[in-house]
Amino acid sequence: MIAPSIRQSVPQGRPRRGSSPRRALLLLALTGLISGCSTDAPPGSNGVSGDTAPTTAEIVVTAAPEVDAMPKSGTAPGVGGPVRSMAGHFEVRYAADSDPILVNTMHSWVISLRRPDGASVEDARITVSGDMPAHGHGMPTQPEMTEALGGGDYRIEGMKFQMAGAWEVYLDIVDAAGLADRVVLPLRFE
Ligand SMILES: [Cu+2]
Repeated sequence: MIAPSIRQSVPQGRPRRGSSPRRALLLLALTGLISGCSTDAPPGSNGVSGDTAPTTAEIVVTAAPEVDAMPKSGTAPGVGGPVRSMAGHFEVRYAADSDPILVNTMHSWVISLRRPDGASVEDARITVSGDMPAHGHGMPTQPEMTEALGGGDYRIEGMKFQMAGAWEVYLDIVDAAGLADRVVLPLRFE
């Protein structure tokens, strides 16, 4: 079984004295990612998403309430679908290994892949990513399809959603004949 790769993780333990510049840069980058996630975007960055563009004076006032508006806890349904792919070639259902799904908790999914006529789709490849469109950021992990279970079922490991709110999960599917299509699966944590 392949361990899902983690693009972003919280540094463990205390930073070592005399650590290399490379490590320091990495920690700095991670710190920036984490704070960027909880406060959306720092003043002056180009990561400000949606809403109104705050003036310098407004940023100080709105920063704290915005953190409250994005709670770190919440749940989403652990099963869902069927959802039709954008071009209509596939339908998927998902079942997480926990129901409900908890915010900020690593877990896995089983995706059931069907044709619109109900026939199971074997030997497909599924690439998974996710996004919070209102926040302009993605998942903290890079999920991976690790196993074809047969019967059109596929295991996806490394699923994690770091905050409550509205997410979209993207399932990019390519079947054995090379037919490609995307499923956009809405997932709301509240
Ligand atoms: Cu977010």
